[in-house]
Order: sequence, then C-alpha cells, then structure tokens
Amino acid sequence: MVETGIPRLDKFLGDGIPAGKSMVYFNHPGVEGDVFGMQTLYHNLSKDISCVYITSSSNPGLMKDYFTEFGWSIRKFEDKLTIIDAYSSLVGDLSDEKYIVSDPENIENMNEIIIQVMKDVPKKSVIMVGSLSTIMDLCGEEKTLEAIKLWNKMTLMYDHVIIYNFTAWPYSKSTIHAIKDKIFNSVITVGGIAERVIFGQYFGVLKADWADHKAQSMLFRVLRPGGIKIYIPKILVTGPFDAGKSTFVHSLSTRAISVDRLGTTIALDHGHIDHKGFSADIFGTPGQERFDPIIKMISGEALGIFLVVDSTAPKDFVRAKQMLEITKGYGLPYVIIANKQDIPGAMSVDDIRSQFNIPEDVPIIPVIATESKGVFEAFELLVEKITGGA
Ligand SMILES: Nc1nc2c(ncn2[C@@H]2O[C@H](COP(=O)(O)OP(=O)(O)OP(=O)(O)O)[C@@H](O)[C@H]2O)c(=O)[nH]1
Ligand SMILES: [Mg+2]
Repeated sequence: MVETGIPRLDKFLGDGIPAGKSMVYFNHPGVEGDVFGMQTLYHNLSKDISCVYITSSSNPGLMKDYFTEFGWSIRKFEDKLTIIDAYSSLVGDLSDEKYIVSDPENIENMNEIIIQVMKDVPKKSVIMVGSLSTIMDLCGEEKTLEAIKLWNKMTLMYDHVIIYNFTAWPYSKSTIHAIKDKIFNSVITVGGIAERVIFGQYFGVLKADWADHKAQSMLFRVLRPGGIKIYIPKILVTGPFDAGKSTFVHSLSTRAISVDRLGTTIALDHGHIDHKGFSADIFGTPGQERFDPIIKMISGEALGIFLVVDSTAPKDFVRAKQMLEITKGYGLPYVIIANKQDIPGAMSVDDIRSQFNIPEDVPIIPVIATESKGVFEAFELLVEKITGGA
C-alpha cells in the first residue's frame, strides 16, 4: 500500500493505494488542492520510496522551492526522486534533468518519456503527474485522456502507483465525466465551501475501487509550514466553576487567551491547537451559573466537548452533568477530563465512572492540567471520535 500521507485519507482508503492503481486529486479551482499531491510525494520520499514527478507548469527548481514553503525539503531526497521536465522546453530554458520532454505540446513525446521512466525506475515507484490540467491544455483533452489510459496500463504492468493532480477548470462535460467516473481507480475531491468567498475547504473520497469507503468528507486547512491538517472549527470545554477549564485550554493550546477577573473566567477562553495532523479551535465556557444562557447560545456549532471536572469535588458532578445538558453535549462526542489528579484524595477514573453512572463508551481521562498531563491524550481521543477514526 502506498500511503497518501494526508491525515484521515489513508484510513478512508483502507490504509492507502494498492500497487498498480491510479488516483486523481480532483481539485476545484480556488482551493489549495495542489498541496495534496505535494504532501503525498514528500511523504513517500521521506519513507524512502522511489518517486517520479512530472513537472509541466513550472521549472524543476521553482517546483522544489515551492515544497520548502511547507517545510518539505525534497532536495535531500534527490537520489530517490526522478523528475520529468515537461516545462523548460516550453519556455526555451535549458534543463539539467535527465528526462526532458522536448515538445510538451506533443502527447507522443510525453508518452515516450513517461513510459521510458516507468521502465527505468524500480518497481513499486510512485508516479506523480504534477498538473494534469496543464497537459490537457497543451495537448488537448481527448489526446490526454487516451494517454492517461496508457500510463495507467503501464502503471499496472510495473506495479507502480500513479497519482494525478487535476484542477477542474471548465473542461468539456465528457472530459469531466471520464475523469470523475471512468479512467481512474480512485478519485479524491478537494473542494471549497463558498458564500461569495471560499471560507472552508474539504476533501472526500468520491471513488476508490479497492476500498469499502463511506461518503465522508473532512474539513482541512493548509499550514505553511506543515501542509494539510484536518480542521475542527469548534471544540467546547465546559464544566463546573473552578474545575480547571481555563488551565486545560491553555495547557492544550499552541496559543490561547482568557479573560479572567478575580481568578474566574468572565468571557470565553479561546485556544488554538495544532497537534498530530489536526488543527482545532477550542472554546472554554465560564463556570458560573449566571453565564448559562450564553453557554447555550455559543455551544450550537460545537463538534465535540471536553467536560472538565475537579476530581476532588464530587459535589460538583451534578452541576457537570447539568452543563452537558446546557451545551446539548449528550448528542455530541464528549470526553470527561478528571482534573486535579495531583491533589491527595482525588477520585480515580473508575470511582468516577461507577459513582456517577458514566456510560462505558464515554472516555474519562485522568488529567493534571497545571502540568499538561493527560491533555494531549484526551485531545487525540476526542478528535478520533469527532472525525470517525475510532
Ligand atoms: N492542583 C491542581 N490545580 C489545578 C489544576 N488545574 C487547575 N488548577 C487550579 O484550579 C484553579 C481554577 O482553575 P481555572 O483553570 O481557572 O478553572 P476554571 O474552570 O476555568 O474556572 P472558572 O472559569 O472560574 O469556572 C486555579 O487555581 C488552577 O491553578 C490541576 O490539575 N491541579
Ligand atoms: Mg475559566
């Protein structure tokens, strides 16, 4: 299996792409879809897998520079990476690459070089077509579609995996249909959620003929450096007064702010976290009851909830359950944070579960928020639940 290196996508695909298969990243114009192919290429290079990159929209030097924007220095993998330069001749530049397409507007010329390279590189290489749309623009839609069939056949013959980046400009209906439904083993859509401007980006598996995938999509963000991260716009942190919610938000966050007066929170804590391929915004509620109407209002769009309890204050647990009610938390994935485990007399996770009748499928994590102990474990569990990884 060749992994895509995109968080969650490999899971959707049943662990990756089997040898001999083709896949296309079908990118809607205006989204950062080209990063998907780049991340896949870098991921495989760093796993010491032989890769081929066909560059048809910029020269090899610029292409490598673009990777470094994401913190991916592909120059250090030069011995593993074969570049097919299908750009330099177009603009009359000289090229240092071994494989050069002398006439990128001629599909036969493209075929000749690509097939040669597929033979020359080790079996089970990853072949990446940097920009299928550019090849189509240069060689024509129909000729390119025919060529793709040939490249896919060669891929099967040599046990490679071939991955295409395609930007869905307004091509003919039949071309789009062929790409979406016919000529590839797998299609990953990368799209935008737009309301005049694109304010969110998502990806999902449209087709994967080897995997039993669900029609599921994920929001993502692109970090520079960092690449593609699954984006979770809203995780709520709630719980009784003084349980340690603000401390928890801060210990988890890459950056965070709170407005406290006399040691208690009087506005929402807001934190942002980037951790293990996930990027999330976290909102902590104030604990005092007078804020309950506000909590109800802001908890609407939450995707998951941390319920923070002070393990030394069992009397607060009734209030904790009430807060879960206020936030409609019972319908969402939630994780209980058994905080202040460092204080003598703190209740154990098992005691909390049995005494307060917490269902078995709700995780209770022992945490010391002041020492950041257990906080990332809790985060990983909650995002697993939110994104359906578990
Ligand atoms: N010993 C110990 N103290 C903690 C821990 N977590 C938080 N505290 C302390 O508990 C007190 C309350 O923490 P906060 O994070 O302000 O709690 P909160 O839930 O945000 O409080 P409100 O916003 O007022 O409801 C502070 O004095 C913290 O230092 C912990 O894990 N161990
Ligand atoms: Mg607080």
